[in-house]
This record gives sequence, structure tokens and C-alpha cells, in this order.
Amino acid sequence: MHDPDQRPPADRRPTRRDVATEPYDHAAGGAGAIASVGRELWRHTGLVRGAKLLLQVNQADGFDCPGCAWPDPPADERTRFEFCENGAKAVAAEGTKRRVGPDFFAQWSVADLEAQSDHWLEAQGRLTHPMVRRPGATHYAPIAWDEAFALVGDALRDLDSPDEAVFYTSGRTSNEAAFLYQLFARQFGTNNLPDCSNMCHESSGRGLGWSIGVGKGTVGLEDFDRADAIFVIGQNPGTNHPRMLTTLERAAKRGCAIVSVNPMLEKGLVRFAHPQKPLAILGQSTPLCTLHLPVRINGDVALLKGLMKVVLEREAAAPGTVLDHDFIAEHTEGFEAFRSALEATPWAPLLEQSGLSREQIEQAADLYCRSEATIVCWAMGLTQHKNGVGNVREVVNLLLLRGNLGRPGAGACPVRGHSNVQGDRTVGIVERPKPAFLERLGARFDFTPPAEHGLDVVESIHALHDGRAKVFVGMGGNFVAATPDTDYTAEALRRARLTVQVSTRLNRSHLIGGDTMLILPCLGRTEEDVQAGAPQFVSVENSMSIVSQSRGRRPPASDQLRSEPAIVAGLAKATLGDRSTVDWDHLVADYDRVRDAIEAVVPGFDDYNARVRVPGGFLLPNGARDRVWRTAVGKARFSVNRLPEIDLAPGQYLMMTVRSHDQYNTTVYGLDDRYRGIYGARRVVMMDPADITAAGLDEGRVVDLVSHFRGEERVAPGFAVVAQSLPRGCVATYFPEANVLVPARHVADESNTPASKSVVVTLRPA
Ligand SMILES: Nc1nc2c(c(=O)[nH]1)N[C@H]1C(S)=C(S)[C@@H](COP(=O)(O)OP(=O)(O)OC[C@H]3O[C@@H](n4cnc5c(=O)[nH]c(N)nc54)[C@H](O)[C@@H]3O)O[C@H]1N2
Ligand SMILES: Nc1nc2c(c(=O)[nH]1)N[C@H]1C(S)=C(S)[C@@H](COP(=O)(O)OP(=O)(O)OC[C@H]3O[C@@H](n4cnc5c(=O)[nH]c(N)nc54)[C@H](O)[C@@H]3O)O[C@H]1N2
Ligand SMILES: [Mo]
Repeated sequence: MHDPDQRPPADRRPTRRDVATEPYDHAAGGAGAIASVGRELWRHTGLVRGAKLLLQVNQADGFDCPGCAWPDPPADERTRFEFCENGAKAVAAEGTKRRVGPDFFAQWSVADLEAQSDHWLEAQGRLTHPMVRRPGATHYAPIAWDEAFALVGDALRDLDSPDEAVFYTSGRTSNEAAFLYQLFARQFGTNNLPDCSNMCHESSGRGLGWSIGVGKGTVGLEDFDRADAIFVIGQNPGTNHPRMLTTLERAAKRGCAIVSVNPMLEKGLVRFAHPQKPLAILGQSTPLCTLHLPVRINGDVALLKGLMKVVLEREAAAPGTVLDHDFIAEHTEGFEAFRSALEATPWAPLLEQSGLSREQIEQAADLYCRSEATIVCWAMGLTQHKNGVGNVREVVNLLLLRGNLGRPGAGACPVRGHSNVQGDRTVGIVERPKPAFLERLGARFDFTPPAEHGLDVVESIHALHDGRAKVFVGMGGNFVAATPDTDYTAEALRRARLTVQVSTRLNRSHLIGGDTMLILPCLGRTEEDVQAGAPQFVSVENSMSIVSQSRGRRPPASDQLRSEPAIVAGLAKATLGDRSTVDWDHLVADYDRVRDAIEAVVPGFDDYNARVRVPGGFLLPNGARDRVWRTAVGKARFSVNRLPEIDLAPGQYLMMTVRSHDQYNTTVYGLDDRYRGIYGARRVVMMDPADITAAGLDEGRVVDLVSHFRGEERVAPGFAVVAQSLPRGCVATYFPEANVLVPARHVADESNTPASKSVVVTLRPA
């Protein structure tokens, strides 16, 4: 499972590795970004073709960037260049000229492919034909679409119960495909619909749902133009949401305070030069960050509690001037219990656990108290901890104190990952569906959907491992590489009878699977989708609940490719046959019909087909934005969250797994991490220079990483030590190389999200 490019040979294990490190002292973005895009386009698409493709990104009549879920500016404010360096890499990868077809699979056995690195696999190009690896075969062989569908249908019908099948979704799937996919799974009879959200913002959904009655953010892009303070907690926008930097830059220029809470001083938040503005290339950059708080890993609850203690102290010193008493009285519940718990919390553990001084926390509190409108943004640094849901609830506590919800310039902003991960949930990709949703789905299609809750990602892994699940279908994504506990998960997938991957490019999940493995190649976002002779478009929902259309215009990578909706229809027909109350062919022949069905089932999609055609799309309703609280108590709720227990024995470190600047999740574009100044290697462990010295190590030294969980040990061999400014006791590695160290049972309370940002490790000399 390890990247063999970088794995030390077992017999001759080096003790040092050359990793070039060089401090990156330029602004983020700027000329460095342009050079990097140029290289990626050249490699995959050729410059002219690539440039044409980029002009269509995020245009009202083009396709939605397959990169992140950061919203686009209103249609009339878009420039010709609404893409970022990393979105450009994602587009280039999809538009690659390279092809992985039957010849390729005849040449390469599955075992040979397994020995290649993830980076190499993805770089081979686009999948062109349906392929099957039959039981016992060494190679994949071509298979006709109808035969492939029949194979899946037979396997599914053969199961003792529909709950023995698992239907995974990654967040690039369009609303239309996702809706059909969940309809298929539920007509088949299961709610086993795990998705990448389970590993991503599930903690946000749970925390926000409990606290404010909606599991989504409450701000729009326009709020960033009115905020006085923006907190960015546990997020690295310079790399993962580069277009957000443009928004932050605008805010910083008009004097908005920007506070970064992050163990690392992420480059993108320090200085930013807009890569599409010539002046920026000449070196004029905006200082973005007003205050950086280098919190210890998982020290956020402690920090937020400290910050709120200061807010309460300021209120006590000048009553009536700090808290929004009217808001608290009218809109919230639980304030007194929250206040007394906080007052009873001593400072010492808060300072100890956050790793910050009281002065640092007071500085942040000053900015918060002075701001009349505050937005808090966050991402994986808050969600992927045992107390991920608690982290999110503490963020809401902070916002509630000064009424920072449901008014201009203020609110909660969980910044989503995949470009349609939010939309997939909205249209029904959820393993714990609400009864009202099932009722409307059943009524629209005249059947009784299963009511029992299904399996999430981690539960699916265990079920496959135990034999409770036997068939795995992946609608996009790279399950084996993205999930925790790589060896355990790989074994789980190998125990399946059948694993099916609907994919655009080759990845590890095509090589590690069940007795029979099937690859169903699909169209990408950028490609023209024609059904029944007519071109179609799909729709997606961004991080701020705006639904808009996405239309690909390029000729497909192969004439064999089918669209995701068409593939779902094929699978459904072959599986359900006459049992189905859905006319799949009719539905999929015109995506307007799918959208009509979504409108009938999901609230907020009124006039879907008309409104999605308006440039810029439409906003879905969101109670909390209008101060309508759909919580169990009808109000927004203060919560009391325990301080996490972080017990590190001597020699142990808390490890976070993060993304480099040169990857999209499990897709590794290259081996450099420009803003962090790390070049040419990904099997590295980032440590503070003081920790390196204290441990008797030096830069370049190769160590094995050992994780510790409930007496179990997991080992990842051969990581080179690199220096990076971090709080003492905190280290960082890259996802997915380090996933082998993340125990599948080390998950967040309530959301069951793998706690991949707080893994206890020791370093062993290699
Ligand atoms: N180019 C590119 N864009 C992407 C992706 C990609 O891989 N590449 N992935 C997409 C997806 S699916 C997602 S979910 C998002 C992910 O976006 P991010 O959440 O920004 O991604 P990570 O690299 O996981 O970064 C987490 C950040 O949290 C910090 N952090 C870690 N632990 C803690 C902690 O305990 N407390 C605090 N305060 N901070 C902490 C890390 O230092 C890091 O800066 O990006 C999306 N966009
Ligand atoms: N240790 C650790 N683990 C993590 C994380 C972490 O921070 N640390 N982050 C987690 C997070 S936030 C997430 S979201 C998950 C991501 O988990 P996934 O979504 O499962 O993984 P990706 O790497 O985004 O999936 C990439 C694959 O999707 C396929 N693909 C690309 N475009 C399309 C398309 O248009 N259609 C279809 N059908 N397929 C397509 C390609 O074949 C590509 O190989 O990983 C999680 N795992
Ligand atoms: Mo994600």
C-alpha cells in the first residue's frame, strides 16, 4: 500500500533521505502559481487545448470546477478566469490526452499495477472501457456494458439481504446522478449509502444540526464583504480553497481582521498575491492575516473556551456592552448552564492544552469583541478529531454570544471539500435518512423505502471485514486509499465477492477489491453528455447552498464512456428488472425529468428546471440564515463540551495528516509542497526544529512511524524528518501515505468521522 517510489527497499534501508527544503518566502499565488499551472497543462493537455478548457471553468455557461466547493462570484461579476492553480490541475488531469484502455490492461497484470505508486496510477490517463477482473484472473479484460450491468445485477440479487451491499459516493457526483443512485439503492432495499462526507464534514453537519437546526453553513459570499472579523480555523485555503484567498484579500484590504487558528503557519494565509493580476506577479502582495494563533493539535476546544471566558470577563467589566443579550434571550437556549460551566473551568488546562498564552487568547478576544459582524470558517482541522462535533459546537457557542448568526456579515462557514459533496447530501445520499424524506421519495415513486439506518464509511469497512457486507459499489472516489487503516480496509475489500468502481481515472481502488472487480468508466465534468440525442447538463450545490448548472462541452475521452446517471440507470434496470416502479430509461433520457423528481422529493427545489437555468443559479432555503431554528427545542442551543483528554506519554507526538499543495485528496499530482517549502518527497514527517533536536534527530533522518491505539501498534516505515514550525509535541504527515497509521476505530463521537488529525505516534529509528 505504500508508495513504492518512496518506500525504502526492505533489504537496504537508508537512514537518511534527501528532501529538498527551502523556505518559501514569496507570497502565495502569484507567479509561482502560474508556472505550476503551465507545467501541469503541458504535461496533460497541451497548452492551447488546456487554456481553452480553463476559459470554461465556473462560467455561467460552462462547467463547475471539479476542484473545491468554494462558491463562484455572482454571474455578472465573473472574470474570464474563474479558476485557481489547483482547480486548473484538476481540470488538466481530467482533460489528459493519455488513455487507459484494453491494451493497457492486457499489458499490465493487477499485481504489477499494485506495485506502482498512486502518483503513477493516476498519471496513466483516462479509463476508456468497462473492464472486469474475474475470480482468479491475473488481468482485467474488457466486458460489454450490458454484460457488466448483468454481472452486478446477478451479484446483488444473489445476496441474502439488500443490506449486504454498500453504495459509496464521492463528492463529485452531480445532483442528478446522486439522486438516481440513492433511488436505486433504496429501491433495491438498503440505506447503506456511505459517502466521503462521513470522513469530511460529518462533524460539522452533526454539530450544526444540533446547535442551529441545519447542518450547513449560514453565510453567503456577500457576507465576506461586510464582516469585521473572519476566523479561519483548521483550514489551509491557500492550498485547498485558493479562490477563497481572493475573498479574504478583499476583506483584508478594507480592514477586516483575519485570525488564523492553526498549528502551522500556512503560507496562503500570511501573504497573498492574486495570480491573475499582473501587479501581484510583480510582487505586490496583501498581508492577509491579522493574528495567527499556533494552537496545539486538538487544542481548539481549550482555545475557544479561553476566548469565551475573556468575552464573559469583558461583559462583567462593562455590563451590556459585549454580549448580545436580546439575541441570547430571544433566540437561544442553555446560556446559563453554558456560562456557569465556563466560569467553573480553570485557566490552567486551557492554556496547557491550547499551547497558547493568555495574551494571545486575549488578542483574539479583542478582535472578536470589537467586531460587529464575525464569520468563522473551518475545515478538516476541526472535524477530524475524536471531539470533532464538540469543536463545531464550541464555534457555534462563540458565534451565539454576540448574535453572529442570521445577520449580514456574520455566521458559520464550514468550507466544504468536494465540489458537490453538499449537494449529494441534499438530494439523499445519506445513510440515516429523515422519515419525511423517505415518505416523499416513496410517494413520488410508489414504493416503501427501507427505514432502518444504513452503514457509514467506517461501519462499511467493518461490515466488509466481518462478511456482513459482500458487494461494494463506488460512485467515484478512491475508497481504499481515502479511508483510514489502509491494511485493514484493503483486507475488508478483498473479502468482498464483488467490488465495482465508477471512475474516470485509474486508482488503487481498482487493484484492491473483491473476487470479481469491475471498472465502469464514466464521463467527467468537462465532457459533453448526450442522452437520447440531446445534450444534457447537470447541477451542483456549492459550500454556500447555491445550486447551479454545469455543462461539459469537450468530446468524451472515449466513445465507450457513459454518464453517471446512465450508469446508475443501467445498474438499476439489471438489478431490479420488473420489480422497479421507476421507468429508468425514460428518466435518464432527459435530466429535466430527474430534476422534476428531485423537486417533488426535496424541499427548496421549487421550479428547479427554470431556476437552475438562470445564470448563477439559486439559493436553497436555510432556516438559520433567517433565524428560524429547526432544532429539537426550536431555538439555537448553547452547549457544554468537555475538554478533550490528550494524554501523551514521553516520546509520543500527536500527528495530523494533511494535504500537500500538489494533490487532490488521493490524486497526487506531484511530490512538491511549495508553500511549505518541501520538495521531491511525500514520505516525510514534519516536526518543529526544537522537537527534532530534543529527540536527537536531524533533518533528512529516516524514521519509522508507529501509531498507538488501545494497545495496538501500526507501523509506516521510512519517513524522512523535515523541519516545520509547529507547536511542541505536534507532527504532521501527508494523507494518504499515513492512513495506514489511522486506526479504523479511532473516530469522532457522534459523527463517526475518522480522527485522522489526532493520531498518537512515536518515531523509531529506521
Ligand atoms: N487542491 C486541493 N483542494 C482541495 C482538496 C485537495 O486535496 N487538494 N481536498 C478537498 C477536500 S475533500 C477537502 S475536505 C478540503 C480540505 O481542506 P483543509 O481542511 O484545508 O485540508 P487539510 O490539508 O486536511 O488541512 C487541514 C488544516 O487544518 C490544520 N489542522 C490540523 N489539525 C488541526 C487542529 O487540531 N486544530 C486546528 N486549528 N488546525 C488543525 C492543518 O495544519 C491544515 O492547515 O479541501 C478540498 N480542496
Ligand atoms: N488521513 C486522512 N484521510 C482522509 C482525509 C484526511 O484529511 N486525512 N480526508 C478525508 C476527506 S475530507 C475526504 S473528502 C476523503 C476523499 O475520499 P474520496 O472522495 O473517495 O477520494 P478522492 O481522492 O477524492 O477520489 C479520487 C478518484 O475519484 C475519481 N473521479 C474523479 N472525478 C470523477 C468523476 O467525475 N466521476 C467519477 N465517478 N469518479 C471521478 C477518480 O477515479 C479518482 O481516482 O478522504 C478522506 N481521508
Ligand atoms: Mo473532504
